[in-house]
Amino acid sequence: MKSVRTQVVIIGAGPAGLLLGHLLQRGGIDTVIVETRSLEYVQHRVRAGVIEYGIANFLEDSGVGTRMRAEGLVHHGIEFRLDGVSHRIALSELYDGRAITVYGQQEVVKDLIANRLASGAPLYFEATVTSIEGHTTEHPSVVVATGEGDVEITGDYVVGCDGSHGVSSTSVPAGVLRRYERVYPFSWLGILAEAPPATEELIYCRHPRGFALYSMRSPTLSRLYLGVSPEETLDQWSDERIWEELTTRLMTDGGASIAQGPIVERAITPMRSVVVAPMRHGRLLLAGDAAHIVPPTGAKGMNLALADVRFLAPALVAGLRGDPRGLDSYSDESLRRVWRAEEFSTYMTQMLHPHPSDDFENGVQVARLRQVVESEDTARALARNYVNLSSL
Ligand code: RFL
Ligand code: PHB
Repeated sequence: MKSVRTQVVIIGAGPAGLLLGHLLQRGGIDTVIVETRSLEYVQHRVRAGVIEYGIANFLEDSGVGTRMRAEGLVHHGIEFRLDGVSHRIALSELYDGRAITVYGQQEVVKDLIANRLASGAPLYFEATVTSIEGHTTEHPSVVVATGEGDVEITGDYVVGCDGSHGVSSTSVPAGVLRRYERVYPFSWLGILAEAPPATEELIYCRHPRGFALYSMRSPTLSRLYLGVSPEETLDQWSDERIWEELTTRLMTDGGASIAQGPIVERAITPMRSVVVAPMRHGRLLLAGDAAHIVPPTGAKGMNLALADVRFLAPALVAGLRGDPRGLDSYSDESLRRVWRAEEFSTYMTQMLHPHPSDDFENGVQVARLRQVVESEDTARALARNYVNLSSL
């Protein structure tokens, strides 16, 4: 088997793996990134859209935020829509002028890949890590299946940035990691449509028929979501049914409706929360969705993934120079942030998704949402978490 040596092996070319590769390269560390999917697939996978204030600044300060600053949409508020009535939460007024940036995850990924390819540092697509060995030795290694046979890559550290279906957390012997999990009784049906956004700001809507979210990617592309039951499949949702349901849920008393257009992407995603702890076993470290998943209602998943590697990169640089303190505290410090994001994402989810059968829960949800739109203190707490949780 062919073998390769590097300092840090990075599994996965999502936002976490790619940003980590960039930060380590700036720190003078050699890395190899391996990604199971093709370049084309990774660059077009439609997912997150909201970048927090501190994370956007960090991307810019790291030299990979130029296009985000030029093309990203800066939003100073969001709307909550309850029973046909809209309530604006003035994020920036409530939180020292700070704002979020709406910029697609696949654009972040494209920017990071362009940067990596221009640097000449190794990044292999259609290369799948099939096993990880030697976690607790000085030189852990991975076996990568490629079109030209298996390759063994040995490093001083291996970082699992391989998302929620990756191999890194499952490579750890049973009993070492604990997995905390919650499954919610709904999924999100998400679409991308060639339609101009009907409003300037995101709308989170709680309607008796279910949750809806109006978001966007550009002045010509809308991104919309519907809360649906976990049993539902895409073949039950014709274009007509999707638009009808979105229109019904998002309608205001004043009759405001939404612009429609060709649907260019659609998917149903189950909602769940997962935390894997600790986020380290010997010289294997976990980052991003490989270690934690949040329901998307709080818009935290990509931000948390980027925040993990923001702190992991300097810890690895120091570790490779003989100072292990950052690596020793990486898991505990990350998990504090992760649990905070889980709390906020659960709060947002349970405020906005009507329960199918539990009307006591529904009464509590409406009371919670009314408190956000009626109490400035509650709205301010929400604004801080929504705009900047991953850097707090
Ligand atoms: P990723 O992006 O899943 O990347 C992991 C990569 O690892 C590869 N891989 C492997 N490579 C080699 N060998 C193996 N054995 C491998 N196994 C897997 C995979 O192919 C993949 O390329 O993880 P990362 O980098 O941790 O990034 C996490 C984010 O992708 C995720 O948290 C967000 O998309 C979540 N999310 C949102 N986050 C936000 O911050 N703001 C949002 O507005 C937001 N909206 C969303 C979301 C996620 C959604 N879905 C579809 C889950 C909206 C939705 C609908
Ligand atoms: C998105 O634009 O895709 C988006 C926005 C807010 C969320 C989740 C997803 O909470």
